[in-house]
Amino acid sequence: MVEPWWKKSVVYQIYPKSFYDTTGNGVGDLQGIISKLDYLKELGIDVVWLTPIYESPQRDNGYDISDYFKIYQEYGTMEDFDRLLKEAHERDIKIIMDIVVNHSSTEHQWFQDASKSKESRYRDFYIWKDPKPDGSAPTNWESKFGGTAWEFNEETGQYYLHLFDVTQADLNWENEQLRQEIYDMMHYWFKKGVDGFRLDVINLISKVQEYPDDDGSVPPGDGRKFYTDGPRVHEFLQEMNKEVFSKYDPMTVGEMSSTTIENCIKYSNPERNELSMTFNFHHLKVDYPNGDKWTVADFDFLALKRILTLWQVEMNKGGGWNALFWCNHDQPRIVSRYGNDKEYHRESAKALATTIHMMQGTPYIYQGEEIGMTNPYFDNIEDYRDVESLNIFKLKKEVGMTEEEILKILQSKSRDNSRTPVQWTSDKHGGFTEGTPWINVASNYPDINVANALEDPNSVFYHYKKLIELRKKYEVITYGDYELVHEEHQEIFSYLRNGEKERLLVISNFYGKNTEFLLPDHVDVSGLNAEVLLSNYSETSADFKRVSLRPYESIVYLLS
Ligand code: TEU
Repeated sequence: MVEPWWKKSVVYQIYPKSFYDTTGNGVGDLQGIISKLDYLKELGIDVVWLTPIYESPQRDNGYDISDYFKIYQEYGTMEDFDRLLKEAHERDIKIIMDIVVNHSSTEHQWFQDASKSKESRYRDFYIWKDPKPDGSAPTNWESKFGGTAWEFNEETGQYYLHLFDVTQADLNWENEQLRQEIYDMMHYWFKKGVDGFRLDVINLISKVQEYPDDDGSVPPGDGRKFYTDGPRVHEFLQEMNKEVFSKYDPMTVGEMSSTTIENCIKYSNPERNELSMTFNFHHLKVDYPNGDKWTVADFDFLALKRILTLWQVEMNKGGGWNALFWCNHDQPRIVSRYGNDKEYHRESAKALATTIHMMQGTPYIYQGEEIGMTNPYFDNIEDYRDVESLNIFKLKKEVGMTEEEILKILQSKSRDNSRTPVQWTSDKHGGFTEGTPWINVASNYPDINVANALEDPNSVFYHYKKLIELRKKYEVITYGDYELVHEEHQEIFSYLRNGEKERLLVISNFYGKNTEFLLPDHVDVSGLNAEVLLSNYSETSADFKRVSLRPYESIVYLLS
């Protein structure tokens, strides 16, 4: 059987708004992406994932689409997009689009029509429910951005559902005509030549049709159990695959909010004809005490190792396929979160990269991660732009938190942490724009920027480049089994990748003090020699059975 092309691909995620501005309006644009394709080629990536570039009021930076067939005018024109696609393909770089079909913007013409009359032909494209007898919302479900998930529509006397912002109305996937409209739109983009999709919160599209209240018997009690991995979600994805994906050779990756391994195996096992692979977020919630994102807390290192290992082993066993990632536009910068963005910035950025890239799955690099960009540590609410963060700021103030307390939390957990402009040079605004950036640049741009990285053979950039080269060279990285070593070690994350001809031993010290790795006796390495394939320090010992590790030291040994 021919292996799908994306099993050996490395994906680079671009958040266009913050990537590179060529017009001076302070917002990144498609021309800016075109101008940086050679940089991406130098890095060695194979696919670019563009977060939404469609027409949108930008309430959620494009995840609120008002026209699926138009380019957001501040990003450029459809001609710009066609040129981007052509220029990328000429460099053997594929492009996947981010598609948001769990909800649309309330400025979409479907919603504009539907919200005016119950007789609208688009009424049933959305989820409308009568108020409870006392006039309150139909259920006690909560929005993921805080507050209720229902908004009352005066004109028609019903509430509509919005699992995210009030301007993001959930689409009704029970409606066959709506589903056909979505499939037709997907064909439109495939026929233009795109190579696949990242599907936004796609595991939320099927809701329990009774729309019951959540009695809180299953935490968190916010209603998510009635729409997460819902009753018809696999049926809808199999229909989507049959109607659309099966006509092309795409890469499709589903963002799965609060999902399970069992469902991700179903979503991504090729025998089920649903998706290519899935994003899950369990490894990015080990700094959420009791599941609460909005608390500043150290990450639970042992839980991190257990969760990543579980997903590696179970998805491999079940024939599923993981998207491997630390960062995206919703997550804080990993070097500030699980690493050290001060005295061991470079070492820890490289150790984190090695740890995730040597696993089984398709790796994703989020813009700026490849140069070790950090959280910006904004200390004024005026610096924040994200609708989720601004909602939380309001809600936490209402319950009596001080601004300083909330800002401390936002400095650690806000999605804006990853949305500051890419730092290209040490020029003003990091060389991102000649104008005023839509969001401030992190103050460390004079040191952490692409120009410096490209000039320094020991930079984080060249470490990522080497990781990508290793993936192309060694089959064991794509196909080898995964085995955790020293599950209970408090500082070291170490694992084996066992292939038919080669084995890898990956050892990373996740902390800023010296420690020692001892290969356990049960690991049979008789007759094997070790070669250091990659390290984040010079003079790394080849004696892989006993290794003294310096702060954040990370080593990949080839055992053969
Ligand atoms: O994210 C969905 C999602 O699960 C996260 O936004 C998470 O719920 C949020 O950060 C609360 O902790 C996708 C997109 O990646 C995100 O940018 C959009 O805001 C969201 O869907 C709605 O489209």
